[in-house]
Amino acid sequence: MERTFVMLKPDAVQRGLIGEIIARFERRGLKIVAMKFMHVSRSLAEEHYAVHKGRPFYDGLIEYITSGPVVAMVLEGPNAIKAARATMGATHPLEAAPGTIRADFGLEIGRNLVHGSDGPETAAFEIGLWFGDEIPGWERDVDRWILE
Ligand code: IDP
Ligand code: MG
Repeated sequence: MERTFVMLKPDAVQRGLIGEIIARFERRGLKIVAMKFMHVSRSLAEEHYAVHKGRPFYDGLIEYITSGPVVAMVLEGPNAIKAARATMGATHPLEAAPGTIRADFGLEIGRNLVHGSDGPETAAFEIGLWFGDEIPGWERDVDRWILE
């Protein structure tokens, strides 16, 4: 079983899309193992996006992520990282496949609604950064109808 970090960015919260977006991950079968509604400090945003420091869009990205509350969560499932990113769609909403979150709700790369870890190391780092290392799992009764 794999875990991934997902964040609904401030535009998703401001636009009233929290339920709509979480429902897509939930319906797919990804299991929520941690979730919180929170304001992102500048230092947390900078740690989270440290890999992008120096890029032309970096300052705008930090402004965006700290501009309002977000919903942070950890999702669990087989290949959760890939599944979550596929549900989100490509980084630029115009390149995202129809039916994905970014295609269905977005137009611009700088307002693309969601974040998802891009690999196992990133997921481990981001989960630790946002939630710490001790997130308990839980038994979900429908799992036998979702997982073979
Ligand atoms: P990802 O979110 O699909 O993993 P990354 O390349 O890691 O994409 O970029 C992180 C975030 O930075 C994007 O989701 C987007 O919000 C923002 N971003 C990336 N490239 C640009 C850009 O060219 N202009 C504005 N924002 C950008
Ligand atoms: Mg990324």
